[in-house]
Amino acid sequence: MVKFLKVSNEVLDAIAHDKPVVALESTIISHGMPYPQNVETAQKVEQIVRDNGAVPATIAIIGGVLTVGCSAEEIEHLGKRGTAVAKVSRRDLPFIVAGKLDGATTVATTMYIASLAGIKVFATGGIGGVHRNAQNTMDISADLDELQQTSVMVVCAGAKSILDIGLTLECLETRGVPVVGYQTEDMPAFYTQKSGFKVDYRLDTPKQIADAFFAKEQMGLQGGMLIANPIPDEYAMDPDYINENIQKALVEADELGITGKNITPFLLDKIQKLTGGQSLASNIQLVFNNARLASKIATELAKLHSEI
Ligand code: PSU
Ligand code: MN
Repeated sequence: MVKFLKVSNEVLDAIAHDKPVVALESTIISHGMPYPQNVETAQKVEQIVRDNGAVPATIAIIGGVLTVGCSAEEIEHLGKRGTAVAKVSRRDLPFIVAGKLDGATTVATTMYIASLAGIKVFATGGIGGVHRNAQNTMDISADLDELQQTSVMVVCAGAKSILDIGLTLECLETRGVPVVGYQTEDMPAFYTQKSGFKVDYRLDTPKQIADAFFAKEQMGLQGGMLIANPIPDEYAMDPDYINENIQKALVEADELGITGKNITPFLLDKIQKLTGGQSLASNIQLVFNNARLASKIATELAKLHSEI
């Protein structure tokens, strides 16, 4: 076992016996949603994973330990302390571990820690990507580079239009990361089912997705795979309404000079306030939807692994 890594007994047992496991991130808990909805959502997501036949593994850094399979108390702690917990992307890892600090893991670090533990499937809300105006700011999330090098599948609801979705897709292509639409040809835009961009491949069943990932693994092709799962229609937001509010949030971030790792949490919080909680309700539902799909894919992938 890698030093500084602690995997819960339940997750260890599942991995050892080729049972399905779904990794879950913690930046969404500490920095992506307000308390107490963040903790309620994290707990419900774990339940959904269980109801769909897989073992949940919420990942965070607790007292400098890379923790795979957080306890209910640890999730409560991360949610209650919120933004007081460091948001930890790849570059931050050594300092949080050496300093024995707590950290909320982003998509990049959750992928990395999941892969250390041998977990292949990860469910979240949205990934980081190329920010609008990145031509000037160079603000491109480390999530994209992690997808290039770490062999974990990320199930998300597409990319939010706080990002430049077209440039995010270009960057993924350059990095050799395939984007799969689940039952759709359209790249979803988180709060809405369509972004106006197309995905690379449409696959219609969890089995087809597991087969493609398995082929990638067996070829020794490094890197991840992005599964874009559109928000269910009944929870989708009106595109004009949400885009108007995203625009307002972007203007405010610019006026306040917010940059770097603070920009995504700032925009999420602002959008939630501007929409009177409507965007939060959609955000929660799309995470549930991704957890369901990820569990089904993990189940199919575990079958393939148990046959070799
Ligand atoms: N998008 C969301 N909610 C989130 C995030 C993105 O809708 O909580 C978080 C994820 O943890 C993601 C991170 O990995 O923001 C990206 O941050 P940055 O752009 O600073 O890399
Ligand atoms: Mn960034």
